[in-house]
Amino acid sequence: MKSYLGIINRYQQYLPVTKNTPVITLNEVNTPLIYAPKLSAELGPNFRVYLKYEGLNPTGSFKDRGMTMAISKAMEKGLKAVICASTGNTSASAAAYAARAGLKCIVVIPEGAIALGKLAQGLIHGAKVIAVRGNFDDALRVVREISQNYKVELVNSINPYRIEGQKTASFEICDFLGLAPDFHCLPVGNAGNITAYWKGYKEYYAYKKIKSLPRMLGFQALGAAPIVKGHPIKNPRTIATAIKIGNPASWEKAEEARDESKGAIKAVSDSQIISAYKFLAQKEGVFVEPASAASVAGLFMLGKEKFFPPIKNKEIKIICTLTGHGLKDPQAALKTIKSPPVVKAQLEAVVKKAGL
Ligand code: AN7
Repeated sequence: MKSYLGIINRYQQYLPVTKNTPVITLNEVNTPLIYAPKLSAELGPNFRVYLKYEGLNPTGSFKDRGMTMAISKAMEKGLKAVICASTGNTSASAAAYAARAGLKCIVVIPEGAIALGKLAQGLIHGAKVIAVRGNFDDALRVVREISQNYKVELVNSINPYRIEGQKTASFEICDFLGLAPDFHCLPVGNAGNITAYWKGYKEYYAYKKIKSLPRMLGFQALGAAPIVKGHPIKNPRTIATAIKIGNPASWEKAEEARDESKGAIKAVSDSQIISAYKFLAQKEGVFVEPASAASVAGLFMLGKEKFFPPIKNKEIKIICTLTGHGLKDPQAALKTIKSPPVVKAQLEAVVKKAGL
């Protein structure tokens, strides 16, 4: 059997790497595209929805796709340190890949605003984690300044190699389906991922690997929806901490993806996010973090709004990217669901509570 060695190895011909690029990999990605029967049924008989479950990456989020590229290129340049601001997943990924490469990693996070699992990851991988009194946008401003003044590589998605790595998600989807989907839903935070997916689809189209392009549907949290509102949000708020971002770095690129693909970027409320979060866990058996559920919350919303035109005898193929694993943020799950009851260690007591 040919072994799977990560995306740089698999998609080398589409990536800016050479024989001299030292490939730093954790055999990331090749994540499953899971058919979602219940979700499809909710939308209607000719819908076929697939979940691109990016939580099944080495560090539990889609960030590993971009990080294998960004860290490999930092090594190629001979740099010794990397830095990022993060709502949690970028820092977890940067810390892991930097550890593997033997690079110093500095992570700047908004104080008290990142999920427990992500904080633990950054720390255990040995990154220098520094919390700032401010939000993600403040943290990003600081690391940008530092990277301009010190010999340290910025590995946020402003780094073009991050986008290059992340575009491979589109390749995987098209390779799996044998064609391009009709619509692609994903959460939007700093807007790197929607930029990357659109770039990937366009490149596969140019290489004649697919005959059509999907319409891109991005979803921001209502309290952190600068692109939807048309202006930066000073104090973004949402339960989906991963996308609590008020001034996305790839704002214009996200608008380009929306406009070129004839798609949309819309906002979903925290309660819509939580209800999609529970639906995925309880009806599809897929546990994601709240931000990831924004893609499905948005799909439900558009379904109800009759956004999708009914096309006779044609299956409408929709992808929802589920960006991060549910275990990243166990506190969000516990806040959503009642704690378990405690009874006597006795058959009758347990049977009664279990409702058997
Ligand atoms: C689970 O880790 O910005 O629109 O610093 O962790 O490409 O930013 C995370 C973003 C969606 C949004 N879902 O993606 C960070 C960070 C999850 C995320 C997004 C993030 P972008």
